[in-house]
Amino acid sequence: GSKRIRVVGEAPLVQTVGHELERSVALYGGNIVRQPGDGSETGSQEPDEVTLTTVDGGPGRGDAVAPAIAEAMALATPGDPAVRALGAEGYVVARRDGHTAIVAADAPGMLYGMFHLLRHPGCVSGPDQPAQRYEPRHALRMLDHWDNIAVHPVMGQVERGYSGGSIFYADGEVRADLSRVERYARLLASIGINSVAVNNVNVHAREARLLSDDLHAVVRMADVFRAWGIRVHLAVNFASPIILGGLRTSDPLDPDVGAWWDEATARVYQAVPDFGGYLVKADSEGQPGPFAYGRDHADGANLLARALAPFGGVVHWRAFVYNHRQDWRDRSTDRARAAYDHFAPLDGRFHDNVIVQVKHGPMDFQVREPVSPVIAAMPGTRLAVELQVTQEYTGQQQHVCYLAPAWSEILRFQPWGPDGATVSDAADGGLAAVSNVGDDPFWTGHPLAQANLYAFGRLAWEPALDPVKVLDEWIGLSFPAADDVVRATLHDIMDGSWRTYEDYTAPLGVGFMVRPGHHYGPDVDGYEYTPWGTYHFADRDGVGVDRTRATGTGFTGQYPPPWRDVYESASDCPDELLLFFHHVPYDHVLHSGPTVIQHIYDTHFAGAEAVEAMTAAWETLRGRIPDTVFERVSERMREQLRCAREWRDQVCAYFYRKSGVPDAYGRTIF
Ligand code: GCW
Repeated sequence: GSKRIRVVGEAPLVQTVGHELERSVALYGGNIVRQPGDGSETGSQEPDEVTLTTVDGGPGRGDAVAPAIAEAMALATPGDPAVRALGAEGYVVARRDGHTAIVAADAPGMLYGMFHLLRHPGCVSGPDQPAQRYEPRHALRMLDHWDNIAVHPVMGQVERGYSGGSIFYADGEVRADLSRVERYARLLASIGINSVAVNNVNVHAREARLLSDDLHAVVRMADVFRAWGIRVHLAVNFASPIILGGLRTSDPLDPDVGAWWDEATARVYQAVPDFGGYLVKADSEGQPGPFAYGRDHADGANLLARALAPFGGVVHWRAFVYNHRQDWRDRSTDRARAAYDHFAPLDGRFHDNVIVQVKHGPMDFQVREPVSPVIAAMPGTRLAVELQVTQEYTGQQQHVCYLAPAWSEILRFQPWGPDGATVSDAADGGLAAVSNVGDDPFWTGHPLAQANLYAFGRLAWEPALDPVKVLDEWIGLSFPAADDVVRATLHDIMDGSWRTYEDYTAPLGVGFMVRPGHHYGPDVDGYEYTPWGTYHFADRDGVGVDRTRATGTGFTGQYPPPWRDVYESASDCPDELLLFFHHVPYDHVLHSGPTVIQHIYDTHFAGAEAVEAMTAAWETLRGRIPDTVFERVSERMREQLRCAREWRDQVCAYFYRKSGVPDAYGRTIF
């Protein structure tokens, strides 16, 4: 409804809040009063219905303070020293006598408070609400773009990007027109993202130059993001001193190398004073790193940390380091072990402004993996957990796969057992995720993949949120005209889509049965004999990877109790991870009842059927949601259905042939 809204303050982010509210008012009616710090104001003298202010900005009106404001102020500035003060991004919402107050500790909190209003219109029109504090659970909520400036001959412009080209770069340069980036920044701010890395972690020669002669481009991107409370970070090449500086080495202990990074970093901060920091993939999949000089990853990370420290910047140093030249016959090497083996011994050696960024699982963003043991192994190090919003291994934005239920499981997982902290607690360096956005008109290729981006932001802010409720929020915001039927149908299609995807693809945690290279579609043995360390070891007797201490790679020993013992035992191991930890015969009986081979048949038939049902459900929405969205989703669902059947047939046929065990229900196996 139309409201009279008072915005108090004049910081740049408060200007953003004012403009944003003016935009909503233009659409929905209402009236904005802007009140700068000098007490002057514009607009009429009618009573306000909503006030947005900061603790320092005060109530905003000279006369009597509305009770809602007084209540919110009191909660925002607890007199009791035992109560933690509200952080700069936090805000308090209170509603009393038809007046809503949002009081933030500082301007960023006012920005997030404003988006809270837009997300929950009820708090400006509903019943009174006692004052409540809202604060992000993670201080760093980051999206990593795997965007290249130059179009890569194999990967295209965005590595593992399924939404067209980059929103940042075109024709070998940063785009002249950044208006889409501006809209992206607004979108990210609305879900609480406050950091963005604007280039791929595989830093090729062209992109390395963002740090040197292309700094002016970083300045332009940072200007756009700053208006929305977002800091820009750069992925840098560890060999930059050689590539850009003409030095003969990038040895982290060489004084000239240190001096080079100091100077390069000082230049960055001169141009972008609020620059976030560096993101580094080193000694991984061909990227240069400290190993070339006999140094370790603490030496490498600390080199950059020293250069950034005077300016308050951080290094995100990725733990995704493994030998990608393996031999499947060598059963002593295990890619799952690699991150822990490299990083756990370095705990305590990283500088304070280093954040070791750990992929959520020990392998590589498969549809099902255990939580990475690194997360429990480095209590003396700031850790960020990395998720993948781009659907590299989960249907590449051709398939509906709402990932928030998976992330929620990961973030709530308790690596030290039921009385211990969660993964989210252990991630004291925040959460990072690989973005799924490109220059596609729907931003994410598949319109329903936008829900993943939305959910990542919301869970990074509050990991305890229920992913189904988060989806419900997204539905309401994305389809404002949705009635109960549309809402229920979207839930039917999306709520369980991650498990459906798991059902028709690689079973029981085994992973990687995808086509090599692009990773789309089934190929059970596609990676079986390659050097990448991604094996399932299926033979005529059984399938799965023996990662036990007793007879396998010993990976289970990287977990603290109780998980080291739960995973070690084939009878205690949760079904969904059985083949990740154990090589078992096809007639091994699962907790859920069937044998492994029968489970493979059952889930693959059920998964493909679920996609048939999903497609039919979508069809009932024709005419109920915008045509362009409807058509794009329909087209992708046809492909999902084709692909799910292909997965079902390839996986069932493969295991039928290997095992010789027929399907108990006699279904046709192609
Ligand atoms: O999942 C793999 C991808 C690579 C990616 C790598 C990484 C950016 O297949 O494309 O490289 O992970 O996370 O570094």
